[in-house]
Amino acid sequence: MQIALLGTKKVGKSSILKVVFQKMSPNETLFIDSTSRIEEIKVENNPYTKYTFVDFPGSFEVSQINTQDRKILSKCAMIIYILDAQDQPYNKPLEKFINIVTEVHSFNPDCMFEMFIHKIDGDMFVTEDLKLEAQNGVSYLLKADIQERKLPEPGFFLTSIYDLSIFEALSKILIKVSPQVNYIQNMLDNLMNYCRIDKVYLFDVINKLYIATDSTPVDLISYELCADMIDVVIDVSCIYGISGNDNVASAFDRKSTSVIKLDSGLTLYLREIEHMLALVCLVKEDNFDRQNLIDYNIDIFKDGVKQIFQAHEKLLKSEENKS
Ligand SMILES: Nc1nc2c(ncn2[C@@H]2O[C@H](COP(=O)(O)OP(=O)(O)O)[C@@H](O)[C@H]2O)c(=O)[nH]1
Ligand SMILES: [Mg+2]
Repeated sequence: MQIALLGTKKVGKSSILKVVFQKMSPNETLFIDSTSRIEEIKVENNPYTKYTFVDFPGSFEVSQINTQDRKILSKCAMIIYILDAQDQPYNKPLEKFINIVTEVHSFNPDCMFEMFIHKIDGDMFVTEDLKLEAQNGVSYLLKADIQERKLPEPGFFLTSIYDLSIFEALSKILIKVSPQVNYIQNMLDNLMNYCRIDKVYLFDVINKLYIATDSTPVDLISYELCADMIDVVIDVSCIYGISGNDNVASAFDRKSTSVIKLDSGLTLYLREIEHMLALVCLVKEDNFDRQNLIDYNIDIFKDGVKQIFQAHEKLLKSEENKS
């Protein structure tokens, strides 16, 4: 699956990809060179989440699109447009966005469009209200053009590489392009009801994006707790669990599991589900009294996920053979 990142210069496109997928620390992004030609980042942490992110240079203008750009954009399932929230006024970048959507929609009508209102960590956005005001402003400025040209409406996300908002936004949009997620979500809802779990995420252990969650709303606090737990488990395994020749990937295997009890009365519980995929859930301590029941249901969930992924693989293979 191919996803392109577009936007004007210096808005943070390359920084986002490097921080989320290449473990660069946010401060280091201050020193990255500007992107002069199209760069690809392949993400394949397990056989079921395969993405190619295409980082376009900020100088790309859709009015001067060449055959190579067109070929790439016609294969994209999604385009993420990055807008620098700290660089007002927004008229010019929004005009660029509308031109891109108009053009790409004409030759790739199935492509989805998402907008990251990025660098929302600035002094101008200290309160949640100010952040929402920025989002409403952008949505208002785009509305007339979108309606007039009958273009698909983009989803909006407030993001920054200095907190988990960029991970959360990417998790949400990748779920939109993953066909198997609806089934997994249903299974997570069942698991939650049977085991009286408060919130459950299925995490890609390497980049800490969740590939599915139950249908209750995601709040940053529960996401952060569960993502931190993965760090703790991997760190402890790396220090005490693997020998010198092993790589980091072997710090997480079929036997990986962990229980952390919090002062707030909540228990965090982690279990391996598939290669580099972890189920992390938040359960009230009182509801964690019968752990074997939870384990039993997680085992059933695990089997279900395996079947869904196998069916998906089969479908992909038969599509590949056809083309
Ligand atoms: N404050 C802030 N700065 C960011 C953020 N993301 C990227 N930057 C900075 O924006 C600048 C341009 O980033 P770069 O990734 O090269 O932008 P690109 O040209 O769109 O690829 C760098 O100095 C980054 O450190 C963010 O979330 N917040
Ligand atoms: Mg760049």
